[in-house]
Amino acid sequence: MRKLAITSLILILNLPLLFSGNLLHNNYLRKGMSLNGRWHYIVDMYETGYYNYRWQPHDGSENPGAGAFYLNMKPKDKMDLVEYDFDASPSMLVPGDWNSQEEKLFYYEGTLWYKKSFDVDDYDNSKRYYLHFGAVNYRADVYVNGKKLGTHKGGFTPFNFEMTHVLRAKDNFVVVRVDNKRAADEVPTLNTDWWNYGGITRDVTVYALSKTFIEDYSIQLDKENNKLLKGYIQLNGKENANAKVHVKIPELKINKGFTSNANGKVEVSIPVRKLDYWSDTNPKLYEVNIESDSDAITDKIGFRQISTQGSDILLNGDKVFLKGICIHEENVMRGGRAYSMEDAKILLGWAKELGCNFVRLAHYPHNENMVRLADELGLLVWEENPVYWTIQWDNTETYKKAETQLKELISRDKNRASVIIWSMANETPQSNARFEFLSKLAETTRRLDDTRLISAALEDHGKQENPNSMVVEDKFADVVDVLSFNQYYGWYGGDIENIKNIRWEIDMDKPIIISEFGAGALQGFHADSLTRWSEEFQDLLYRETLPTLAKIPQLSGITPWILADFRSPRRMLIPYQNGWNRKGLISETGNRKKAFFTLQKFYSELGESE
Ligand code: GCB
Repeated sequence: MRKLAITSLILILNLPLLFSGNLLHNNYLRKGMSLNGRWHYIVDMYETGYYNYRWQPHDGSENPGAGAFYLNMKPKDKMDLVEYDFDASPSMLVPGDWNSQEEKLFYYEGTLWYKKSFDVDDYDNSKRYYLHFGAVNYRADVYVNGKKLGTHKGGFTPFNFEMTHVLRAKDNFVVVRVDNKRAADEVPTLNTDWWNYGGITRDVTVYALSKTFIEDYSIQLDKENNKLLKGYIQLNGKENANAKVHVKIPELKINKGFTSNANGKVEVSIPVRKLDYWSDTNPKLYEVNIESDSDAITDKIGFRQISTQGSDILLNGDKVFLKGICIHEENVMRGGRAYSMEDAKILLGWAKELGCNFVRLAHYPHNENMVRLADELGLLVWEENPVYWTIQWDNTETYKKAETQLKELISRDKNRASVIIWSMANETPQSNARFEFLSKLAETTRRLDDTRLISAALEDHGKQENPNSMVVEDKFADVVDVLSFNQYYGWYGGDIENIKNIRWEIDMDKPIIISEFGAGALQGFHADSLTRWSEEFQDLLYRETLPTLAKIPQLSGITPWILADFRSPRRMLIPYQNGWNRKGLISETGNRKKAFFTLQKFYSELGESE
C-alpha cells in the first residue's frame, strides 16, 4: 500500500514532466523568439548521454552525474573528467534533418543530442514562457537549464512545454535528445516507403505570454448555416474564468464580446449577413482578431462549407471536382525534409502549374507553411495521419500514439479553410482489430471537428472470376465520407495495354477519390512505351489510366502518385532508382517528365468542360 502511495505521488509530481500540455495555437502569426540556426550536436549511438553504465536513465536519478548530457557539462580544468562537450562538438542547422546535412549521418537511425545556448530578449518575469517545436522526428526529450520539460513522440506534429519555472534572462541552454529509431509499436511503424529523416525538422520558438493567454480557438463557418460563424476560444491561466473576450473581423464590421465560463472557455457564435466564401477559385481570407484583457492574436481565416451529397463533393453547396496530386514533404532540389515557406512555394507552385485545385499531403502531417500557403493559393487539402501499412492494431498503446498525432494535427489546422479531408490511414491490411482501430480514430475526428470530411486510402483488387472487374471490399468504406483507394493497375500487376478494359464495380453512393496511381520513370531515360522505367512507359500509363478512371460514375477527384521523385530506402535498383522512388512527375533535379504534361493537359481540358 505504502509503496503504491509513494509511486502515485511520484507520478503526480512528475505529471508536468510527462505531458506536453495543451498545444499553443497560431504560433505562426504570434511574435516569438526564434531558436532556429546552428545547434551543437553529439551523435550518441550507445545512448551514453541518456543511460548510465547500469542502463538506468540519468534523468530518472536525483544525482545524475557528469555523464548526463542534458546537464551540458564540459571538463572544467585539465584534471576534470567529463566525456562530452557540446561547445567543442560540431553544429548543424535547425530546422533541418541530419541526414541531408552531414554525409556521415545519411543512413543514421538512432540518438543525437542537440544543444543551443540563448538569452531571452526583453526578459520579463511577469510573463509565462513556452518552448515550441514545429516537429522533431521521432522522439524528443527536452531539457532547459538542466531540468527536464518533457518527452514527445511523433515525428510530424507540433508540441510545446511551459518553461517559466526554469528560465532566466541570460545564459539559458536547451538540450534535446532526438531518437529516430523505427519500432514495431510506433506510428508509423518499421516499414515505410519514405526516408526516415531524423532531427529537429521544424522551427523552434520561445513565446513570452501573459499570465492568462489565448491558448486555442476555432472559428469556422457552421456546417449547416452559411450565415453563422461558430467555434470556441480557450483561455489558459489563473484568471481565465469570467474573462472578457472580443472577436473582431474588421472587414465585416464585426466586434462581438463574450465572457468565458468557469473553465476559461468561450462558446463563439456570430451571425453574419454577407460573406465572401473561401473556395479554390476565390481564396478569400478575413483578418480575425481575438482579444482578451491581457492577450491579442490575429489570424487570417477563410469561411467555407464542405459536404457530400450522394456521390458529389460540395464546396459551398456547389459540386467540385478535385484535380489533385500526392506530395511528400521533401525539397528534392535541396535534398532533405521540406520545412520552410520557400519549400512550400516550390511544392505547391508545381501543383498549381499542373493545374491542381487539390493536394494530398501524404503520408503524415506536413509543416504548417503548406496549409497556410494552400489557404492563400486556393488549394484544397487532404491531410493524413501516419497510420501506414502494418501498424500494431491490437496494441492499445499504439492506438494512443496514432490518436495523439491525429489530435495534434487537427488542433493545429482546424482553422484552415483549405483543409477539407482528414485521412485516417493509408493502405492498411484488413482485420477486425484494424477496423476497430480506424473506426475509433474516425469517431474521435468527428468529435473534434465535424466541419470536414473523413477518408482513408484503401485498396482495390480484381475479381477472381473476372480480373477486368475491380472492386473495393472493405468494411471501413462504410465509415468514411469519401471512398478513396489506391490502384496500381499496369505497374504492380495487370498489363498496361489492358488498362482500357478495366472497370470498377462500386455501387456505393459516395464520392470516390482515386488516391494513388502511377508508374516509375527515370527522367531523361527514353525508350519505347513498353519499357519499364522509361518516361514513355509512365506517360502511357497516365494516358491509359486517366480516361478509364473518368468512367467511374462517382469519381470526384484523383491524386496521382506523386508530384516529385522522393527518397526511399526500399528503392535500390541501379541505374534507375538509386535510392529514389521514381513515380514522380518531376525528377529530383526539378525536371518535368512527359507524364507531367499529360496530366496537365487532362486537368486543363477538364476545366474547359466544366
Ligand atoms: C503505395 C503507397 C505509397 C508508395 C507507393 C509506391 O501504394 O501508398 O506510399 O510509395 O505505393 O510507389 O509503391
